[in-house]
Amino acid sequence: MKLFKEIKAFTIMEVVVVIAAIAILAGILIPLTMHEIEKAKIESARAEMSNIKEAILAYARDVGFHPANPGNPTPEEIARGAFPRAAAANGNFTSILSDDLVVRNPEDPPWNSTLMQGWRGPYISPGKTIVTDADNDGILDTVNEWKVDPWGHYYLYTNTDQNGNPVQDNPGVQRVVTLICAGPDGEPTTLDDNINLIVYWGEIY
Ligand SMILES: [Ca+2]
Ligand SMILES: [Ca+2]
Ligand SMILES: [Ca+2]
Repeated sequence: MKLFKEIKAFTIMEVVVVIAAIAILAGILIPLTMHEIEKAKIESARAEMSNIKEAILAYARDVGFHPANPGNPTPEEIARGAFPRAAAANGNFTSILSDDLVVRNPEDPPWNSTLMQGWRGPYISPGKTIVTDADNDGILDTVNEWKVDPWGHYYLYTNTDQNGNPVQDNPGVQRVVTLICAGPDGEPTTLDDNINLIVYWGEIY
């Protein structure tokens, strides 16, 4: 009987030790797994951004300028039929990527059939439609998969001169087009987790 009790007690101790071991392992492994998932998402964002970059460059080769977006273009940009932009919270000109990369959309100003006659899209596969809070405002949005990063937020881009100002066709002024992933926090103004990719840096066309 005494022996039986000892065995039983030992068994309970064993169970406690095993549970403790599992708890400790889980405590180590779950953060490790989360870290791996986050790393995989960052890699996936880089791959998607490089696809989008190629799409933008192909579009620009065909139509003669980079994708247009809703916003307030300068008169010069309108004259070029290009580059409307939206102002981001940080004062930079940050735009959500245009559907023009995927669809002909004659109703979408500044679509202009003369200017856009070189369009040979779609330049990127739209992917499936997903529901996500793409602009991080707390309200769900329905968007095509290509437009959002692995955290479900819009890829953004800036289209400015090399000093971050609206592009003017003056001597010494270069155009810089940058793709931006807001990173895991979905917030473009927090720069430390952002992923940037230069799409174009060169003379204005
Ligand atoms: Ca939203
Ligand atoms: Ca995506
Ligand atoms: Ca961020």
